[in-house]
Amino acid sequence: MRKLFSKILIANRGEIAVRLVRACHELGIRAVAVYSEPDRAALHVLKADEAYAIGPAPAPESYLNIDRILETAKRCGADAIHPGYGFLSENAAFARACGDAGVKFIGPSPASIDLMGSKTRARRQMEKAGVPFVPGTSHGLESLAKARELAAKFGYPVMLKAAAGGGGKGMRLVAAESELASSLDAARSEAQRAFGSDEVYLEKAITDPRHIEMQILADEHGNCVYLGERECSIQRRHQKVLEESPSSVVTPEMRCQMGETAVQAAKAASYSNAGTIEFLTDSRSNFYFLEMNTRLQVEHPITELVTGLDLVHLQIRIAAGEKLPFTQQDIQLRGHAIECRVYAEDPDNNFFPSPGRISSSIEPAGPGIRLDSGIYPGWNVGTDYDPLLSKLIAYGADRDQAIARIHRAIGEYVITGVKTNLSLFRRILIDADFVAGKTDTGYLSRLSRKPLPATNHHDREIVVIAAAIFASINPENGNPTPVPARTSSAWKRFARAEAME
Ligand code: MV4
Repeated sequence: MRKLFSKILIANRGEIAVRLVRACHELGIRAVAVYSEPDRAALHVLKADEAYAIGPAPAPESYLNIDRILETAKRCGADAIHPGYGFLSENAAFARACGDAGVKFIGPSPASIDLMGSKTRARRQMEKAGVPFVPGTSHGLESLAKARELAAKFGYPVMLKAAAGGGGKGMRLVAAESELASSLDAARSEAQRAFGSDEVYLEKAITDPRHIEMQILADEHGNCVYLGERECSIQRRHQKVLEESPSSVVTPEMRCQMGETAVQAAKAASYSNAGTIEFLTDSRSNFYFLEMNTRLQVEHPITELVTGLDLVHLQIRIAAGEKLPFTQQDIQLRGHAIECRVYAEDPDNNFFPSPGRISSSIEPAGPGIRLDSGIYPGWNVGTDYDPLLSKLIAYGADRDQAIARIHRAIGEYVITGVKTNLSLFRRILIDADFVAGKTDTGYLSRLSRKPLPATNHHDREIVVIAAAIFASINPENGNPTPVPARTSSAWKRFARAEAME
């Protein structure tokens, strides 16, 4: 194989940085980590071939510090930079600065990032290209009077969105004209504060939509393919929780239409590298362009499993100037994949972040299981960054087998020292609506209003005994020790009380 790059700097942290190190090693490329002060002993640093400190904990001083990262790339002789997701991944100025410094940015051109970064510009471009988008305006609202006129034209409820936003920030649902004035003010000031621009536009609100996104890959020679959809409707506060591919509601005909539309959208943006077109779908299976993500996404592994492709290898090959090694007809979607995002957060306390030291971790494995993790026992989960610990991904011949495997793997997965949302997945995976594929964007809030499934007396006893044994084990050496009188764990306190009975 021709030499792609000799050294790639990974401008990210956590599980995605580990994922990228692995791809580099598979391709015979040296992987360079960068880290902030609290990340000195992070897993991505331990796995990389070289690692460089880039500043203190706050992201603007480290993982978002363009000058520092480029200086590091030059110092270590990296010929390319992979930005991962988040941080600098959709920052056109960074992509441009990489180009100016003679280091290849593994991603699309700065012009494509800029285009898709402005939601109004993107809408105008999609309109020109004949891509269906949510009815609404494609320019910033000039005045309240104009907003009134347009909202009446499209019909309430409407959504006010920040042109520089995305991912739900600065978004306002307006149910009736009486709310429009105050919502517009609020949306504008929120947009100004969050994005430094108060440009706000308006869309008709789609009720109970699904979020279905299409993965595309484009090379730098004008070739573009789609790799099937991901169903991402299970979200909490615009944070995805569980994703799957394929979607239960997408028929082969609809997939073909959405895929061809996604390719059309990518071509209209002169797009290259990996990208994702987000669609909203309504209950009648109409789909509308929402926005384009110009990066590798968190949930990319489910697409890898159903296509058999390695998206990071392909990103690197595309960035090195290679042509796509296949055409649309070569792409076969096979089986079903599900991803659970494991966060350090407390499901019993409104999913509040739960930082702390990982005291133990027993990782699931076995048929059809992939775990992309950024933690290890002894690692300290801080509060400086996103609390994602790992992604548990299952593959099955069909949806039922994928559900059975990921449910089994969730049961094997033990993480102690921090609270995790693993119990939420146990609930989702046996929920009748989830099993039936009834998963629109309102799914999680409906689930949270359902009563907890009853546990029988026998199961409860087993849990109590297990908790009592666990509470008596010294995590340092595995020896039984007396349970301390005061413990922070509600389960341990409960087990002690039960043991006294
Ligand atoms: C919408 C919508 C309904 N109608 N736009 C939320 C995130 C951002 N990317 C767009 N979002 C929405 N835009 C119109 N015209 C509903 C949402 C939405 C949503 C979308 C995807 C996944 C979860 C969601 C939860 C609430 C609202």
